[in-house]
Amino acid sequence: MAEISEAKIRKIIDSRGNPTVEVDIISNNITGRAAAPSGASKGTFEVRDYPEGGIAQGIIGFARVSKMATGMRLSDQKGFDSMLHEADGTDNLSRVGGNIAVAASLAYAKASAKSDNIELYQSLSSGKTVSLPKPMGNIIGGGKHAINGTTMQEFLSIASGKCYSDSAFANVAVHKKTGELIRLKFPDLSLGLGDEKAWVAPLSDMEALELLSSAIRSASENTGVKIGPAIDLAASEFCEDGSYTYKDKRLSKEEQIDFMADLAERFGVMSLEDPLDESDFDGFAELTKRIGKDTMIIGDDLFVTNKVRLQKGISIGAGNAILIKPNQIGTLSDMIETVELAKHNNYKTIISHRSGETEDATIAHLAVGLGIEYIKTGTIGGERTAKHNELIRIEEKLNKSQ
Ligand code: 2PG
Ligand code: MG
Repeated sequence: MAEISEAKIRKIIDSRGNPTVEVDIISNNITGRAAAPSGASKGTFEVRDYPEGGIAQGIIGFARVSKMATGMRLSDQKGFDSMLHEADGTDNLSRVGGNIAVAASLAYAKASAKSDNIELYQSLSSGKTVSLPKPMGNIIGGGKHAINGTTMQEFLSIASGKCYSDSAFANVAVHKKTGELIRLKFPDLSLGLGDEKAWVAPLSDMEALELLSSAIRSASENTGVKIGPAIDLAASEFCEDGSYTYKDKRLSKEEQIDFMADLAERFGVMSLEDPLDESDFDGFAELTKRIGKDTMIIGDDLFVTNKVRLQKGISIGAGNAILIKPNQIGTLSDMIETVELAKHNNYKTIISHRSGETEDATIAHLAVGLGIEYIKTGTIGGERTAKHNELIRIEEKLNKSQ
């Protein structure tokens, strides 16, 4: 069995131009490499990304992890992830840093797969039949991801094509059509893209949803692919003292729930992510009871990929779907436990990028290997297409082996 000869960390640049970390797990001539993404609309209950002193301190502190990792055998993910927790010694990874832990944990998984001469998705699926997720593409954005965009953070399209490639290109068609419609609406304005390469324009949330719906209709007709709208509100970002502040109105919790139910029905919204505050389990339960039969109610900041918070949600019927972000919880093993708990309780699973990303495409493999139903990873932009293009390659490989 191969052993780790070295664990290295380096500072690299992310898609926002901020520093992030990349870890190499080396075993003789094999290197597993993974980088950490970073969020802008982070959930309060996520593990802490870096220790006190920030990324620089985290990189210095990595020496301890590296020492403990050296000599460990590959292909024992649980053992490696336990070592990370042991090296940290806190319950929110605040000494090692969740972003450093996740890069190390995923780099280890990749090194293990490489040493077994298989792809990461194969090593995670352990021989089970695998399938490709459906892509959720970000089309119009605002919130913390843009300057003067919509109040709601993301207006997305979910394409259900015959294959992954068709779906990914159908979302691209929605993105392109949306750009055309925005240009027509604002012929004299300079327009641009936000952190996740979604369009940013001076639109109200309703205008954005209407525009998205027209773009979806047109793209669906042109591509022949079934496409539907979705929203990530990231509502904690505009919820204060229990009320929700939009550009043109302020809603109480009950009014917010009515508003969500109305949008879902009128526009056939396929999923609503974080429609309520990150601590409002009861509100999530109420909304799920009302529209959960037809609409995915996704907990992102609500669950933060944490199995204890997910279990709490399951016990009262809060949400019916969970966003999975490896760096919210810090290790692959912890993330897998949450995915399994979700699946066991019929919660839909959606793996997700962060708004700050790198070219790292590991989440594409996690989606396929763990049977995750959806992937939210933008529509265009190199750090986003890195994941789509990896899924297109995996799809090709799977087709060949059939
Ligand atoms: C979200 C994510 C990704 P961030 O809220 O779902 O789209 O945003 O990475 O900024 O938390
Ligand atoms: Mg979200």
